[in-house]
Amino acid sequence: MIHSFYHQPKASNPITLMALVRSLLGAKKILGRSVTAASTSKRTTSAAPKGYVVPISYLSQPSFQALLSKSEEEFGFDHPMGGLTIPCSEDIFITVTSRLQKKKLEMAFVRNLLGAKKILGAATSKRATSAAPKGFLAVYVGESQKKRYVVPISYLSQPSFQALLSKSEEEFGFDHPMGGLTIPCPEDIFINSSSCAATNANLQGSETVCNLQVCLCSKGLKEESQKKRYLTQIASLLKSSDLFPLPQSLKLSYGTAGFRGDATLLASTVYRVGILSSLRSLKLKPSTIGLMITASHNKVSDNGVKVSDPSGGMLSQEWEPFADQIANASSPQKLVSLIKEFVEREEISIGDGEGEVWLARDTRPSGEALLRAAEIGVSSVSGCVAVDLGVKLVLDGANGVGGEKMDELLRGYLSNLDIEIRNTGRDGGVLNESVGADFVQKENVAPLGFGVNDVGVRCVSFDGDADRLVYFYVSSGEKIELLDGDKILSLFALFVKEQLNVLDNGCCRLGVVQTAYANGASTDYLNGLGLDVVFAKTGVKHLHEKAAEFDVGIYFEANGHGTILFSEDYVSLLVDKRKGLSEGSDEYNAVSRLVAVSKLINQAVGDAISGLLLVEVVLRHMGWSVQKWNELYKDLPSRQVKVEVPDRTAAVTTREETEALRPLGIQDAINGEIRKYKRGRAFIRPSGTEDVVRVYAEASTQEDADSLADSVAQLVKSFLEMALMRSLFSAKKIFSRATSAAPKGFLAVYVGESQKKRYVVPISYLSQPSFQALLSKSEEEFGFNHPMGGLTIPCPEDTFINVTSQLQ
Ligand code: NG1
Ligand code: ZN
Repeated sequence: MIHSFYHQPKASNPITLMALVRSLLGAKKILGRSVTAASTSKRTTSAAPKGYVVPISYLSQPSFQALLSKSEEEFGFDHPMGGLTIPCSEDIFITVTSRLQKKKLEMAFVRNLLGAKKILGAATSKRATSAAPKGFLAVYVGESQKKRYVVPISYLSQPSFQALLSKSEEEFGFDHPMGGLTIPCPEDIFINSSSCAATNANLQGSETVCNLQVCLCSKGLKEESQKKRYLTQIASLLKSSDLFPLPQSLKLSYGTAGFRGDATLLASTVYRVGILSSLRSLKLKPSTIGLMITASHNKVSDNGVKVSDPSGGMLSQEWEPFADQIANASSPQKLVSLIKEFVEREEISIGDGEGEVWLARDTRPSGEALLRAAEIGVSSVSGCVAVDLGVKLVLDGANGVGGEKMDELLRGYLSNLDIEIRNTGRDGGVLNESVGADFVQKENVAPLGFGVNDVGVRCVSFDGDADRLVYFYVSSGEKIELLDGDKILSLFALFVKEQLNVLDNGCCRLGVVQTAYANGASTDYLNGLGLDVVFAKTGVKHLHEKAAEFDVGIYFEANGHGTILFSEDYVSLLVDKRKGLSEGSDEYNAVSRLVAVSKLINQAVGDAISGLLLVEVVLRHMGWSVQKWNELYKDLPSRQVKVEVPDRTAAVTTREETEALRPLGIQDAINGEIRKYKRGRAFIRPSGTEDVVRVYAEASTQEDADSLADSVAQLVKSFLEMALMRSLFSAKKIFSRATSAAPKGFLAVYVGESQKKRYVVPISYLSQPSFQALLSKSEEEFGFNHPMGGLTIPCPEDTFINVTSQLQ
């Protein structure tokens, strides 16, 4: 039997759900009743087992089954609490069930309608219609023994009746045993709901809890039912407000940026603003209200709370007096009576709809506790849920152009975003020096200006010219969790795929493009999504080209350089398609989201600002924190190192850049190293932007990845040195032959691209790196077979003169 009191909470956050379960349900009292009343109620146990009541539908969910199987393992069928006992930690239970809850909510409405239609079909078919008058529907009501009732078909469009149907469907599927529609709720609830319309029964004193709050019959019943909910609501408010007494002599007013003050005095204020936000959300339904906990530039021991309307702007000024009143209400009773009065005046109907409040905070240490207070405030209003968006975003601008530009945007038309910018370059930091996306990604450490004070905070690094971005958060001490280009790609791919699944006509060719530097775990994840994963050479121009072959092509380098490309044809197809869809339908929304993404993202080239905005939008859409996003997959440990070499062109790779062709023999040696490690993968590649050979290594542990990278780097060094030695050696060999023609201590060389000219240089040049580079080029082209009988350097003559003049 389902005990979904009031509305299904939308919480996806375990703590939110916990708060909801406790405050909304008036916890123990109702729970106590449900445990005895519910024939299949579930209980969890940790140290002190707690009673929970979950929908029966959970039983069909694999994650819940896993919990059950654990229960059965430990307790067999002999559940000590007289209910089902799940011996996992409460946190795990809440996490699992809150996920199910969210999934359920998304499906609920659709299912209700579908279910209603299908059942209606069945009920109006021969068996049922014969028994019910036209325009009416036969329903069988009751828990064990079912009684037949006839109700108007118009009931099918009533949300409360749909709730009954959904319960019916959950328990009976479409296989209604009585051949009609079966509603498995206790008969007296059904009758109570119906008869109270006629008798105007007073529900006030009644202890009957009709979870489904059926009010089908008349306005009178609806009012009664509302009244009852209202009273329960008040009880819940009184209870939760007891937790947050008003500090003595606190006098607050909702100023230019909400309430501000000493953080230690603000819990009751933030709790009350939570309530206000829920009421605002119900008033403007359907809408999402923002609640931000920050005191901006004020000192760290201060904090504050402000509310934003669905437009993103500040709370409507009309509500400010109410904010002031409740913030200063001296007792729970006073608070509740103010709320009562306001709710009546504003005609806010509690319990009828679902409200949602997004919570965020800055990095102030007091933020966490205040956020919990807000959460309790929000969820003590029936039907309202809080979504914790975590701490606001902190941007590392790499002391480059991105921080500056972002700052301008935030002051301008993105003023409702809460982003703190560090490393703007204004306070003397050096461009890309221990800051920025490349540093964070390659070194896997926090940039300057970020550290232990930022643990858990969502952070993002741009590179100096703001065409790359990577996210990260400080996990503990100096350690970070990096969300690189691969993870951004995965987030975008998942989001786009989700929209396409709604449209589900298979006509969109969606592809993702990566390079050899992509973490193997990301490629596995993308393959797992059923996506077409294509590899390109390093360098965005190569990725861009491949992505452009798809209707929607998403490309990212691991370093955070990338974007999403939409073909023009596909966007016009979407725009046309939308014209035929009804506004607000799932398809309409999916199409609108895709079109919006095509406009938001910079399709010309990777652009950190548009990338950041899209990541933020998708995270909000998913209701995810950066930590949750990070869980999409776990990176395989990897290591990148650069080896400085006199001439990086001595390393040559295949087109795909995963195999080295030169120096000769090096690939075999690398393969030998790779074989030593579990899940080992490594390759070398001359950088196109620095005088280095890059080494990439991946393995199942960080030690292995490090050690594989080191040994491959060693190979690069020795193979390139060997090449050099060989050229030196050959130089000496030639030298011996050429000495007859050159003075003692000098060397004859033949220089030039086609026509060769003879030069005589001091032998000491042979030890100079720049001269060695020339020699190595010589060896590459001519080997030991120097056609002129002396040392031949096939470079342009002026290069030769340039190099040697510097030596002199
Ligand atoms: P090189 O230096 O060729 O590896 C680097 C990046 C490329 C690309 C270019 C252009 C790595 C391993 N390489 O190229 O992906 O972004 O810079 O900025 O990150
Ligand atoms: Zn760049």
